[in-house]
Amino acid sequence: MKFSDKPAIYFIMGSRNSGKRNPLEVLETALKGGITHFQLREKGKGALTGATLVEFAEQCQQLCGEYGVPFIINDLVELACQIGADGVHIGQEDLAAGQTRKMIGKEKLLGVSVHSLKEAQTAVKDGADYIGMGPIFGTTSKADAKKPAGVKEILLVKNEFPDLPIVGIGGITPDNAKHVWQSGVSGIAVISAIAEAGNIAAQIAAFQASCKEGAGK
Ligand code: IFP
Ligand code: MG
Repeated sequence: MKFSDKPAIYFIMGSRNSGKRNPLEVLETALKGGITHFQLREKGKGALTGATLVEFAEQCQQLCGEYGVPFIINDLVELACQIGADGVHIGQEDLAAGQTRKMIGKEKLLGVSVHSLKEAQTAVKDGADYIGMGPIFGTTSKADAKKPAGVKEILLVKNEFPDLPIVGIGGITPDNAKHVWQSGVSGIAVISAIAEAGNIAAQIAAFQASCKEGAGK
């Protein structure tokens, strides 16, 4: 359920990330294709709110449940508690991690976005189960994304917290993923590389293959 030795292919999507395709169909195709984690990230222009958002979140949750994949919600801690999501992912500008941990209890997965060793130390102290680090490469999915940071900082965090699951994010494609796996991450997270893929199943297979190349697993 959480992070295992199996390389994680962590898919992030909101209702607006799937272009002309139905997001629930995209999610189901990705689940069938072998994603290991799903994060609902509903933000930006045209984001669902209120009852429509709750309904969409529950549909995503239901699908993830059918495939035994953890259903994680970005930012919206109350929504996650309300519908019983498996986890929450927060950034540095969201509710503090310690506070979030208090709200969600011990069982739910808590992920925190960090950009430095210092932020990682705080996240660990505050009870993070895993951290997201990026953007590793340039990304188009996030308007306010920071400058690409490569894997340098991941190596520092890995060195200090060898058992902490790290998920790399930001501009990762099957072609460049190998470098990310080589840094020792537990998983890679992508939005558009899967949501906008012509052939989602083939794209996920390519990510899985990139891991064998990069980590020798
Ligand atoms: N990392 C991750 C994750 N999710 C985010 N939404 C983010 C950074 C900004 F992949 F979950 F680790
Ligand atoms: Mg956030």
